[in-house]
Amino acid sequence: MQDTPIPNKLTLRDISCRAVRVPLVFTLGTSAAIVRAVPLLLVDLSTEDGPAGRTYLFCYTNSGARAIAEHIREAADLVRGMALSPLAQTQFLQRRYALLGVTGTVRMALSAIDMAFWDAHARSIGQPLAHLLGGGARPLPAYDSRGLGLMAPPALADEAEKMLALGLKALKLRLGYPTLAEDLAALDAVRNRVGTGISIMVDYNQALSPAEALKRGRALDTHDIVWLEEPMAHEDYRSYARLTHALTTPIQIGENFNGPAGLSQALAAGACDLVMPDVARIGGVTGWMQASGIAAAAGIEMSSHLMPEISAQLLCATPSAHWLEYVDWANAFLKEPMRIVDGMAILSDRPGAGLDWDEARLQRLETL
Ligand code: SMN
Ligand code: MG
Repeated sequence: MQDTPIPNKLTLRDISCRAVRVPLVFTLGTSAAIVRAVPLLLVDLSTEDGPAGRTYLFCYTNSGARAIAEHIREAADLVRGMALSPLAQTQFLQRRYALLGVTGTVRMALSAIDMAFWDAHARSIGQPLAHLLGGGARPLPAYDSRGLGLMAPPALADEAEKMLALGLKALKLRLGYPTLAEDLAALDAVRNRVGTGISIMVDYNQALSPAEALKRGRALDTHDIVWLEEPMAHEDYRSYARLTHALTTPIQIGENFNGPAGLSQALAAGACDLVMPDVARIGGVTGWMQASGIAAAAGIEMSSHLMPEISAQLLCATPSAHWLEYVDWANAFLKEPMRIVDGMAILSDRPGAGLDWDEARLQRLETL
């Protein structure tokens, strides 16, 4: 067998960004915002000496997509022509943006460059990203996060039943209604329709005060839920530590961790039982791999947040991998959408993260 040389450096030539709005199949009413269409930023990176790299990001708002694209363009100018490893490139850019602050949209921009650069590296050796990171591809347990936003109990039950047609065996329900009674009615409606064979996660999107979180958390403790996600303001680790101690239901946080240090601080504070970093806020592939080492060393199970295609590659290289959060948002423009088979998510076995654009379908989407 001929050895494939593994380049540990590539030279960045250019990065281009396109923002599109993808309408959702199921409207997602969270306690913070109602999401009917999602702004996604597609990132194409070219290298002088290797293949192109691609990724996409969920940008939350239109202004988020524009700001991230602007940061990416500027950062690309700073590393153009340099032969760098993904780690060296990420460290260089983090240092250059230290004064503005590597948080929010800046963090997401640098994460996107890191993700696209790792994708180019994996493509350059003709291997899926999971393999390059030391993992083996395997079907992943995934939960369906496409719907179950805030709405009346009968509509929730109907939507849950529709979602089951995809075949996943777990669903995430958004809570944070004005009263505990309404939260319980929503949960009961879904549970009664899907039965006990389906796992249910619940997500408050930071809706509750510490006192209210304790009250509602105690009520939910007698229900069979996989985790209680972000009940309070995401950075209030002291209150999270108290809640984690008081409840038996596992507390899940992480989509707002800023870099591996965010995860490390949460674990040091005893703020949660489970973590679910967002690849775009944890620092791309580089930040994810560092965070996964910290979580594994602490014996904490780690799930993903949105962007399931690249997250699946990362979970395969995560020692304490738990659940993949599945949404179908990128199916609107991917050549090969992620497949769900027998209740499990199947990751791409193409080189890189498996993200290639279907240009014809992309053209039909609203641009930003
Ligand atoms: C979420 C965040 C942002 C948009 C939609 C849904 C949610 C999740 O917190 O965990 O999926
Ligand atoms: Mg969440």
